[in-house]
Amino acid sequence: MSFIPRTHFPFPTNTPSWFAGHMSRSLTKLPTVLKDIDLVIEARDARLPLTSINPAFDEVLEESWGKMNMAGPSGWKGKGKEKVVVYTKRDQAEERFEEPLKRAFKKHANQSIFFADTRSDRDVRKVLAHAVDVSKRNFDPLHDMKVLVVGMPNVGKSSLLNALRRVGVRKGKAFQTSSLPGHTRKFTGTVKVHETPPVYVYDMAGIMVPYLGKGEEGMERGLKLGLTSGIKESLFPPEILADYLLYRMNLHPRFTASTSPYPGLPLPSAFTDQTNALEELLTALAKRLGTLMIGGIPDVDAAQRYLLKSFGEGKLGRWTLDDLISDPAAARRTRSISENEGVVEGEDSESPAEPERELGLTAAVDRTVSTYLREEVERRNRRADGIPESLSQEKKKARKSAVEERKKKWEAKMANAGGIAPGSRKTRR
Ligand SMILES: Nc1nc2c(ncn2[C@@H]2O[C@H](COP(=O)(O)OP(=O)(O)O)[C@@H](O)[C@H]2O)c(=O)[nH]1
Ligand SMILES: [Mg+2]
Repeated sequence: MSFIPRTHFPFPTNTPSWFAGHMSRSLTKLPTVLKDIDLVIEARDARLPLTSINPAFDEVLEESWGKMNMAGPSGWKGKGKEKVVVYTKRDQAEERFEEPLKRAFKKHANQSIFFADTRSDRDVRKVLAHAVDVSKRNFDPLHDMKVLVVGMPNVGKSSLLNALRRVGVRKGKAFQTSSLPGHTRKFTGTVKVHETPPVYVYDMAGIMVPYLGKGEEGMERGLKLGLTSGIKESLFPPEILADYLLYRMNLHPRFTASTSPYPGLPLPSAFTDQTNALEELLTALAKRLGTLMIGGIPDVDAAQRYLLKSFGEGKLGRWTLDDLISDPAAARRTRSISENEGVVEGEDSESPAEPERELGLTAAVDRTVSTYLREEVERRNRRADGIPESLSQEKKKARKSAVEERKKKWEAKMANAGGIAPGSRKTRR
């Protein structure tokens, strides 16, 4: 019988958040720092072209630099100031998305984006050349060009700055890097990355979005960040991360099209079919790896760590985890219809996810990016109108108004009955 992958993951609904004190302090300090900055590089993770966007940066930039047109030499009101995006970890993401993403962000946000493996001098040189260009365009002998890198935790900000220095002035590491998020906690001093014209860079702490989003969507965002070490590891149980990874592997064409069930993973030769059972995969992995506990019992925890590490290190192949192909709005529409009205997925007359071959890769990515950006503007407007985003905030508000409603009813009832409503000093006889 041929293998049928799960089409839906049982997401837990209690999405955790991680907005540490040092992130909030850095964000508060950012407008002051920006006064002195000519070029902001927003670093994002190429494996998560949408999930690694923190819209807070553009909001602060807009407030500090003036009305925004995202990028371009005259994009900002502030003379010569500019923001570009560098998608790092290019080596771990799917190359086929690079051009479509460049086009889509240019078209819908007038945003210039670069893709870089921070270890590749060739990639980094392009980013440096752009910074030098900006500096030459705005050359002022009394003012040194300053570049700040912003971004979510662990996207590779410090690595990118070290790489700019390596390429620009042939000097070693100036900023500490780490495989775990939350390492850089403060704004650093300036470091020179280019001599003539002089270009200096600052590093800063990674800043997480304060709220990942409602329900399944928020949780999925969290799990993707968890898999790419973009969020504190301990926020998600490793077995949920591993099971989500398995769920995604089973749907990914690389794994479904391959003759071996999970290319990149060492498995016993008897293991020939894909599985939806994490335990089964981990047991097989543990046996092949030889990680056995006393009594020869396969150590599934060790196998789980191995599986998660394999993804983190790119051993499962180049993989862009954000879905850039399905129509996100249509998929959501179908999901909410099937949840609310019991309609089976696919029966909706407005077709859900149109496959890539029908629409073409570039057009599909264009649609996904434009939907994402439009929804981001809507979220931002809701925030500006003071509408709470999080479920807990909504619940608190609803609870408060229910209590007030009940109190009013009670007071009205007591007034009608000639009694004294609670809250009054006098007690009823
Ligand atoms: N494969 C790969 N790993 C990278 C790249 N850039 C950074 N890293 C790794 O990502 C992790 C986080 O890097 P770091 O610069 O400390 O991120 P920061 O927290 O944003 O400053 C480190 O383990 C780096 O070695 C890249 O282009 N490719
Ligand atoms: Mg850092």
